[in-house]
Amino acid sequence: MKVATDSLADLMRSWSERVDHALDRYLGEDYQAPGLLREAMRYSLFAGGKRLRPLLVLLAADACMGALDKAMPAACAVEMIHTYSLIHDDLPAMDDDDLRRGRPTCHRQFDEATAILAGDALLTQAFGLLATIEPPVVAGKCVAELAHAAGAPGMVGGQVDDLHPPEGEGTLDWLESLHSRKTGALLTVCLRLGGLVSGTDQERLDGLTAYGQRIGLAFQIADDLLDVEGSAEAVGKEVGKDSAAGKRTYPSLLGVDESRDRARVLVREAREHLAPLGPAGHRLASLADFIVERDH
Ligand code: GRG
Repeated sequence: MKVATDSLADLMRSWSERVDHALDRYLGEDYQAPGLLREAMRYSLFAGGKRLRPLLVLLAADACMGALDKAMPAACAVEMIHTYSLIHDDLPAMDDDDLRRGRPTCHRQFDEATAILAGDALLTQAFGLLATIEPPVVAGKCVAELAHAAGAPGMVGGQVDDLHPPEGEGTLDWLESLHSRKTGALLTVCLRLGGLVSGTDQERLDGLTAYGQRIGLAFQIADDLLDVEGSAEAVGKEVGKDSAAGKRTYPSLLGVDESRDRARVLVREAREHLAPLGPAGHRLASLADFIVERDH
């Protein structure tokens, strides 16, 4: 695939712009929706997210010698799912947050009903987009995989267990099972969708899956560490002594140093699982480092 530059950061910027254009087109004038609903969907979709999930789809497609354009519906679908999950997660019934990415949350900017419905419409449209993938047999596979990752077996189930922790809460196994579903399943399926739309083989698909599972957990550890560092900075306390909002986190369970070590091990393992992709996996290898080194 022809790319403007070899630097991952530049590539990510350029590909995120392509994702933005595609999202803009998919939710443009031709998309039939009441004005208020479209406005709320677009408000949250274009609020300055990192576009990590669509980039995973595109990078996986690239690593499997697939075409960027062919992967774009799947890339936009996962960002719609991610955005819906954040809108619903911010609602009073869940985290009750007023701000997201430094701006009022969707239900604060509009109202609660509109935010719920904007999330519903994004979730639904994501599957509508996947249905346009050719050939239909690949579309069907992508729909089934995304439903599994985003639904009760994955993200929604993880969110439920986070809100209502079952027996056994408080162990590392529990925490990793929770995050594998709540955030990891969506990150992993991004890589699988990129592979599937590119018609890749089982060995590469397995490698992408194992890579995704590990970067998913590493992403969560990085998120917990950013949280704990942010709150320590805010109140001038020692890092690792407390967990954000009283929730179980890696630093609260393992301490800061061991959490960092765990993230490093996961990134090393993730990179090893890229072996079936050969040199074509080099950008995904760099992305694994970016995920734990990011500052937001
Ligand atoms: C409501 C069904 C439902 C699920 C919510 C994803 C999720 C489940 C909740 C989000 C809670 C949270 C902050 C989890 C930590 C990891 C995470 C998903 C962070 C946000 O993802 P980024 O950093 O966000 O990719 P941006 O803003 O860059 O898009």
